[in-house]
Amino acid sequence: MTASRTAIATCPLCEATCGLDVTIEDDRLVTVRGDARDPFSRGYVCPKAVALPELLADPDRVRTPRIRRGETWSEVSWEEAFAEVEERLAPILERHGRDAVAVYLGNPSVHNLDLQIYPRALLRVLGTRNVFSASTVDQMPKQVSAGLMFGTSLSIPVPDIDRTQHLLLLGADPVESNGSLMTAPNVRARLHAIRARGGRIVVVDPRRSRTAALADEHHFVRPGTDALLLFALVHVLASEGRIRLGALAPHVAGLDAITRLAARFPPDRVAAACGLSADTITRIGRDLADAPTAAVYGRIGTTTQAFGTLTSWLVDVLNVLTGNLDRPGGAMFTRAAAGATNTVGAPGRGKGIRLGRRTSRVSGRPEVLGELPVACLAEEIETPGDGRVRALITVAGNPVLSTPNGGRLASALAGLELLVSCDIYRNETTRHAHVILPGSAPLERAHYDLALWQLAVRNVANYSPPIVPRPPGAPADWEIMLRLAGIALGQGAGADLAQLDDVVAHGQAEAACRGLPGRTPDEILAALAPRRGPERLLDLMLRTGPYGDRFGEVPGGLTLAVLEAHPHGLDLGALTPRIPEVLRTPSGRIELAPPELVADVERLDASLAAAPPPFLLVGRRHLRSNNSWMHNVPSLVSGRDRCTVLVHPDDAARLGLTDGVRARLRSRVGTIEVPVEVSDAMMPGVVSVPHGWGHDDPASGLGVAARHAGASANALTDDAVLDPLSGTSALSAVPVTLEAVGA
Ligand SMILES: Nc1nc2c(c(=O)[nH]1)N[C@H]1C(S)=C(S)[C@@H](COP(=O)(O)OP(=O)(O)OC[C@H]3O[C@@H](n4cnc5c(=O)[nH]c(N)nc54)[C@H](O)[C@@H]3O)O[C@H]1N2
Ligand SMILES: Nc1nc2c(c(=O)[nH]1)N[C@H]1C(S)=C(S)[C@@H](COP(=O)(O)OP(=O)(O)OC[C@H]3O[C@@H](n4cnc5c(=O)[nH]c(N)nc54)[C@H](O)[C@@H]3O)O[C@H]1N2
Ligand code: SF4
Ligand SMILES: [Mo]
Repeated sequence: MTASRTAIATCPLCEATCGLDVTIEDDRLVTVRGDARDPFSRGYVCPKAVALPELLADPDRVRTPRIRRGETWSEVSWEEAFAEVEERLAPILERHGRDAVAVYLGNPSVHNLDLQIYPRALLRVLGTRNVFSASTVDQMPKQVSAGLMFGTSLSIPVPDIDRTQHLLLLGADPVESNGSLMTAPNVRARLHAIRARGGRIVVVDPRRSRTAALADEHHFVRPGTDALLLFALVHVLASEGRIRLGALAPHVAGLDAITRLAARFPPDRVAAACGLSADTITRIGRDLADAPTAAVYGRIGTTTQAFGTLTSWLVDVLNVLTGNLDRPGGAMFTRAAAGATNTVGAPGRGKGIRLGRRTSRVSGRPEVLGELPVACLAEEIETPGDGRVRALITVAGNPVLSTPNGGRLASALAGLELLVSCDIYRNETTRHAHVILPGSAPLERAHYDLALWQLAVRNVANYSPPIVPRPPGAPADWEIMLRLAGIALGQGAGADLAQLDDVVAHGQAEAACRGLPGRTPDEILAALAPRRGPERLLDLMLRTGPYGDRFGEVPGGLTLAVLEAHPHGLDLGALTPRIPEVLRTPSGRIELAPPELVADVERLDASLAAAPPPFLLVGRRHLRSNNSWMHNVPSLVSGRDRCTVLVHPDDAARLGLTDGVRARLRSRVGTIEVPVEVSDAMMPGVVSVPHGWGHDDPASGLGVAARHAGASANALTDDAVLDPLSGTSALSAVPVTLEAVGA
């Protein structure tokens, strides 16, 4: 007889955090629907969540640890796997020191409660400077600009999408991506609602995306020129007397400096470079200023470019100058229930962020928020000398397909003395591993979105326990991290995990006590018993957070037990103004003109003199794909080939390209061949290839993906081109040439 049950969970696949209503038979996930009672997502789900049963049942998924000797893989027990890691890692640490071991944290670690907390413990004991993550191929520029302007790296204003009357959106396609740095399930419906209430959506993108197609206006922009465009918009506001700080006025520093800088970028000076007329730029600026409420929002197209930090900064400068920062309908700060550094410490003032505390060994790139640019990883492995990276631990990441010049990185990985990969697939990266430690799969672990609910368009909190069991004997992800920490500490693979976990918890309790006068860590830990692992720490964060019970001080306040009693999640209300309390800058002000950013404006100005290359490459996303890793799920890759190059009809005609013909794209670093899709959705001179494809490595264990291999856009992206302030790769606006294969 089959035992059937239902459960409520949160989707861990993208940033929308949709509620799931699932059925399970004999511990097997069989169906996934939207949770109609989730107050945030209200029943919405996308095809990726519906495909979770297929993903969990995927015969290619790695469920037991693997060890590779030469080209031979064997399945081993967890004990053997950790023993292997110890045997190989300990001598490297001993002989070559801490920096010889690098760590790369990938995107799914952000959607994983264990991996939001415990890698920190591993990094602390490892003490390596060679920390890398997907952040430097993603949102790091926004974290830097937010940190400099508002004082913490996750104090990122989110568009108040449900109340705004005017949304100016650059370099984002939330209809496909479901939004990013803007946690908002069913963005599409929320966008339609803006128009339904008489509001306006303006999209700036070198491609007429699906988001652009539902907007009131779409403007092509030449990739990589958004900062020029945004400066020109500031110019319009300043020169036409349209700056309105409103209630922000007493809290703003640097207004003169920013208007002086903008004076250098009148619309007619930047128009040709941006590909918008000066009149259009002026009108966009006036419409923004005249709107009753407005929010400016920029995403991946604005961050993964050579001026990513300047662009991210200017987005919020415009929100401030139009008086829309921190007011309903504008761009607002979430007040997260747990984990937000802008809810701890003294309100209104802080230490701010520090950058460039050290530099990378080979090319001297500055550290940013505790990590180094991932574009430097290959050279750190390849280049002999003191501090050379000889071992790498990847955690839920596939940098071979996700980071620039992926081919070079693949060769570098092949030369490592040790690669340990915590991953659920043997793919283009983990095929180089000596040991694969298959962490939990989605829904096999407890879930709470520590990071993403700091960026939500409403204040929400939602906890779900594991829905399906892990394979027998498999440790949780947090236990895997502590095992590795134990090995790095020299305590070996058999270290006492409970004790290590107590050390972590004690440290957190100590920090929490700074905000709980008169309480001791031991007292706090006693109150958290018998919880352990991430649940203990989550409970601690919730209880000391802005809605928390403060261990009895606030009767009825939030605890993990309260969330457990509300499986569909808690809606803690619409966003409310937080200035000046949210600020953690040393001045206690919103810094409109941080010196680090001002200093980079010369480089932007100089870019106006550069001649544009023949073609610029940009990326795109598709609703049924998730970066590089859901391509082994048949229902998500069925249908038309999605790894194509989009080319404008005029460009196609000139080059003799027609639909379906294979084109060869060439950049400074590599060459790929993909089928052509002629499309007037492209700006002339710009071509688009999605990233995350290129599953043709015969040593990967991806049967389905190999039949839909495509080619990797990151074989073209250049590891030498970075936004200097954030160390983030310019994955957009990559100069390429294009020709028909056989031409
Ligand atoms: N050209 C170009 N490149 C890009 C981008 C772009 O727009 N254009 N986007 C960038 C962005 S925004 C990002 S975030 C990065 C992503 O970069 P990465 O994080 O390096 O890559 P992903 O494709 O997300 O790979 C996720 C990996 O985690 C594994 N995985 C999935 N779920 C789990 C899990 O539950 N547990 C464990 N242990 N492993 C799991 C998968 O098998 C896969 O190996 O790519 C970046 N690269
Ligand atoms: N279905 C699906 N959802 C996802 C993901 C996925 O892979 N698939 N990935 C998740 C991740 S990790 C992230 S970070 C988010 C990203 O979420 P989004 O930022 O919404 O990502 P994209 O859909 O790639 O949209 C980026 C847009 O920027 C445009 N663009 C490129 N270069 C420029 C430029 O220089 N200037 C301007 N103005 N526009 C430019 C592109 O044409 C594209 O339309 O999505 C998340 N959600
Ligand atoms: S939109 Fe994102 S969070 Fe929602 S169901 Fe789809 S993948 Fe999951
Ligand atoms: Mo991302």
